[in-house]
Amino acid sequence: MVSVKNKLVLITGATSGIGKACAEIYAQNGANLVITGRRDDRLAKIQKDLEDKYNVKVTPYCFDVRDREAVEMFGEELKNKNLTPYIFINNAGLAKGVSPIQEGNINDWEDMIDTNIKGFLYMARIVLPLMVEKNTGSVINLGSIAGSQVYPGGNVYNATKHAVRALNQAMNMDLLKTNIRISSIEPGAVETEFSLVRFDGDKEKADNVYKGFQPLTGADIAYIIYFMTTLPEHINIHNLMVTPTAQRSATLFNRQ
Ligand code: NDP
Ligand code: 8X3
Repeated sequence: MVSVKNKLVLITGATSGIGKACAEIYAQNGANLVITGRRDDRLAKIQKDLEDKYNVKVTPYCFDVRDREAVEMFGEELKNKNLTPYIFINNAGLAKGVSPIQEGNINDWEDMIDTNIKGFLYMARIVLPLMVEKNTGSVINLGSIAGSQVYPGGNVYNATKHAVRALNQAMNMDLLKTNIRISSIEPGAVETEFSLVRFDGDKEKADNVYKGFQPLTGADIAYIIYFMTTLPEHINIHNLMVTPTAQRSATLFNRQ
């Protein structure tokens, strides 16, 4: 297994859920981190908590991945400070709403497309050249079961995660001549702030998503991502779909 001790891990969307859990597991194993998100207060708290607990260096950057100029400035920072990640977790993303297309909220569509596809690509565009120069490491793209199975009301979110699946495949081809491994993890139901964001802060609706079965947690996904990125370097997992045992498709749940 590959050691992450003293290596650098870059995680987007580290203020909550899967990203935050990834920050924890890599710090616990001695990696230094660059963490990003839009909520400054959370970034600062996570930095302090992880530095105190694990004696690693955590560098936070607060910006919106939809803001191309901000992402490019962040890219310059990484370059100037020699912060090339060994592991890059392109995780920031969200779903908004479950309306059918004919009633869809176009602002929600733009939020999802701008974050999950364009922001994802802006980040890849600044980070990949740095990694290619070093010719080592792993990229984890946050796909979803929604990236291969469409469900009612999922429409635009489904399309953005289908795009991530395609881009993950494309990245594998484009980086063929490098030693960098490219993987997407494609979770089913993970209880994070995801549903709260999707339902615009409506806690009851969000809680209902996970009612009657045991969902995955951010820590479950972080554990699997950690496994994928610490396998011997000749092994490249392209896609890994993972669901709760009580979920067998995007819509099929064994609820009690
Ligand atoms: P959370 O809502 O808990 O976390 C999302 C993270 O993304 C937050 O840290 C948020 O930070 C960040 N983020 C969202 N929009 C932006 C933006 N415009 N710029 C910068 N950061 C942003 O959800 P999850 O942890 O569940 O989601 C993480 C990823 O996993 C997403 O890509 C999601 O699509 C995917 N996923 C989630 C599943 C689930 O069931 N939860 C299943 C399959 C995939 P901040 O608000 O501070 O900016
Ligand atoms: C999140 C999982 O099934 O709600 O990507 O789309 S799902």
